[in-house]
Amino acid sequence: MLTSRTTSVIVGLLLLASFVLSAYYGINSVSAKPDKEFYLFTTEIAGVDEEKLKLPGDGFSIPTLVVNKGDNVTIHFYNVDPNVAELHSFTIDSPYSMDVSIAGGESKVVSFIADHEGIFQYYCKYHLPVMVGQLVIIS
Ligand SMILES: [Cu+2]
Repeated sequence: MLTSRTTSVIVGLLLLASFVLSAYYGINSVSAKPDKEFYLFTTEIAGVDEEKLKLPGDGFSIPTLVVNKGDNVTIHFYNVDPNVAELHSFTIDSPYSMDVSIAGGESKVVSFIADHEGIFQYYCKYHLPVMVGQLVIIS
C-alpha cells in the first residue's frame, strides 16, 4: 500500500519527467535551423592617423559573421560614434542587396534569410576600403 509520502514522491517524479520531456521536445520542435542574432558595432582602429595614411580608421566590431544556409539572421547594427554627422552603413551587394545607413548614436535592425551559400563582403560605403567584413554562409 502506498503511503501519502510515497505517492507525493511518485507524483513529483512524474511532474519532473514530464517537465524534462516537454523541455526536450520543445527545444527540438522549435526549428531545425535556429535563428542567428548578432550585435554589430562600429569601431575606430586605435593608432590610425587618417591624414597621414590617407585611409579611414573605421571598422566593424565583428569581422566575420558565420551562419548556416537557411538561418534567419538578425543583426543589431550600432553606430557608436558620438558625432551625429558621422554616417556608417551596413551594405552587402547582390544577392543579398542590403544598404542601411545610420547616423552617429543610432542603431537599426537588419534581418534576412541566409538563402544563398557563399562568402559575401559587407562594408560601410563611407569608409572603404578599410571598413569591411565577411558574411560566411555554410550549408
Ligand atoms: Cu563607416
